[in-house]
Amino acid sequence: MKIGIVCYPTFGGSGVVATELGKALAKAGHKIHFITYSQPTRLDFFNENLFYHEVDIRSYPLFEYPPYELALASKMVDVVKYEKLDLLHVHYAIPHASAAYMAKQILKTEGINIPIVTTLHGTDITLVGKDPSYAPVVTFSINASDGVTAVSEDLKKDTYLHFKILKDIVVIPNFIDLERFKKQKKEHFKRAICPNDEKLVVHTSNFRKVKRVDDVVRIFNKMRQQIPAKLLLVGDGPERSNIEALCRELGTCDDIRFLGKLEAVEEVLSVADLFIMPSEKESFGLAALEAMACEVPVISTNAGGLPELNINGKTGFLSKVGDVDDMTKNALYILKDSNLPTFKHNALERAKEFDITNIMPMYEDFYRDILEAQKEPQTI
Ligand code: GMT
Repeated sequence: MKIGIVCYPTFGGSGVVATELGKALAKAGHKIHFITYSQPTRLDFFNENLFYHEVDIRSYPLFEYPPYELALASKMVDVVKYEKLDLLHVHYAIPHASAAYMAKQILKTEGINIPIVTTLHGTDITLVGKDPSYAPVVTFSINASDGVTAVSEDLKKDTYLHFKILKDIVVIPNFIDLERFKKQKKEHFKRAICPNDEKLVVHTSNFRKVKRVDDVVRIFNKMRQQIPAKLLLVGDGPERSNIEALCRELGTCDDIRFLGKLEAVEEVLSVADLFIMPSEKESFGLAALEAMACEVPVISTNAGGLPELNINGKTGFLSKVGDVDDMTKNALYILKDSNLPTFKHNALERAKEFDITNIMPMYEDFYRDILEAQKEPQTI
């Protein structure tokens, strides 16, 4: 198949999922055309089946806000037409699904039918999408898509709850490349960070409010009053300076390191003992899956789709949002020498269920179903 993939090219989960899916589809022999405003972060290798088309966003003094959606729709029209794509797969509803709708209508006037698949990732529904300033367009463009997928049952439920959706939403969970995300031998790194054999706790996120990184610091602060531990914070974002201030206030700075937007996060995860994800909302929790694939148990909230990934008492624990005491208690339980190996083993076993080699064919089947449904009904 010739598939166009539209996504955010940044470190965010939706961009990572879209890029990894495209890479896997290309390896399986499909021709994959990425259409984004800059090279996706994880599009970092050569494959004869991978193509990249940059969206040109021309500004003009009149535009206070450059019309990205129009530039994107125009680029989609161009790529579909000249590369003869079979299907467009857009990740994240805003504004990709509505730009795809516009491209579809333009192409229709030229006699070209391009089916649109929209994958909902979470914040496009639960945070931004349901805001009245976007909701009508999000509703319309989901309903106008030829196929819609969501990354968890919880997100599917939320989408039906917040919007008037007339379409079937198919759940295709996020996935992991176990070739890349696996425990690597990085003992020298562990010794450098934890010279006295401290337990190593890791959190990765985009440091937005919804991630509650302050809870990570509070949990860690309580933990280190009981056991020697170090915390690595991977990522960056709007809350970073508030978190630094909190570390200073709690006097934990010596035991916490901010690593910034690290690309090789699997190297850090390879030496971690525990991953903390105290998010207010999380449609899936890809960062937790990455940790689990590297044999790291997870302390998380029970928000959104997290219970579909993190199995309470097995791969980690689930707590109510903001229940720092419960998360601390659970963290200390997991980190006991008698418990840690079992949790690590279970985390990896669970991650294997989300192996990309199991999930990618679900998308292939879905594309085929959509293409099949486009064909004119047979007349007898
Ligand atoms: O979590 C974010 O703020 C980024 C966001 C995105 O769209 O890039 O992540 C969402 O999509 C990920 C990939 O499907 C999911 O793993 C995350 O759980 C989801 N984030 C939220 O629902 C808050």
